[in-house]
Amino acid sequence: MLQELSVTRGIIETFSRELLDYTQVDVAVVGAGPSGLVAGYLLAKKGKKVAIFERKLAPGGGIWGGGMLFNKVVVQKDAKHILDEFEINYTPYGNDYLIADAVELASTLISKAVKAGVKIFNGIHVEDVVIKNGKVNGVVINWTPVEMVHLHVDPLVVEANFVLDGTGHDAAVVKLVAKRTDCCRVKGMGAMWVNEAEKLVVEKSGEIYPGLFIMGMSTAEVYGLPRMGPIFGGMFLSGEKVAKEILSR
Ligand code: 48H
Repeated sequence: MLQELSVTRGIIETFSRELLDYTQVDVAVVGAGPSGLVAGYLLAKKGKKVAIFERKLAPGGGIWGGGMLFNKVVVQKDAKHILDEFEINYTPYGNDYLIADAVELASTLISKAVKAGVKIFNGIHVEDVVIKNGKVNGVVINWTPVEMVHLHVDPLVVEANFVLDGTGHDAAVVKLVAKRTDCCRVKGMGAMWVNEAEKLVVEKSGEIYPGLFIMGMSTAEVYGLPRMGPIFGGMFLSGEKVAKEILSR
């Protein structure tokens, strides 16, 4: 016979065990948007212990709504290998573009990241960082609802060798480091210029402070790069670049 208590205990026991296990990770990714999911997937695939902390209930970041809620996403051909790696369908458009379905893209990135070994903690917000001896050593977390209603509740800590800021327009982790150190002034992204934006966002993604890497729109926000709108190749490629840099250490 099904028991209420078993349902409750099953949830509490399993989640608590996992959270405890993930209090120490190789890589803590903040934000489950396209850059965070690609980076997390590639790192987990190579055996790294990766946790992604996502403040919202649904991972996927800005993918779901495509452009102006037309739920299609454009990917330039340079990033075709990422769509192929994740087995995501697309329709070629002109010579340079591939069009993917936003819902398939978001759900598949999430699913493949999880199956590769990434642990996604949703509803958890990164509110601070650990800095020791001039290096970011972890993230300070709390439940999103605690932050939303401004409850006076102290956070907990996850220790990480590397922290990745994949928080998109928020550039949330970099802003925290900027507040605490002389590093990392956030300039705010520039006006739309797709070609430049897609090139520069990949070029500039990488380590910005010892232990802290930026990628995706966080990079554009930090360096004042132009924005690109609903084209996602640069998000994938910047996540890939950061994952490769970390793996090379
Ligand atoms: C936990 C947090 C916190 C926090 C935020 O915005 P995203 O999709 O991020 P990217 O950079 O991978 O992709 C950007 C893309 O979606 C986009 O907006 C583009 C291409 N815009 C172009 C343009 O011209 O505007 O996802 C970031 C995620 C979100 O899910 C947030 O909820 C989450 O990070 N997040 N999670 N703790 N402090 N802050």
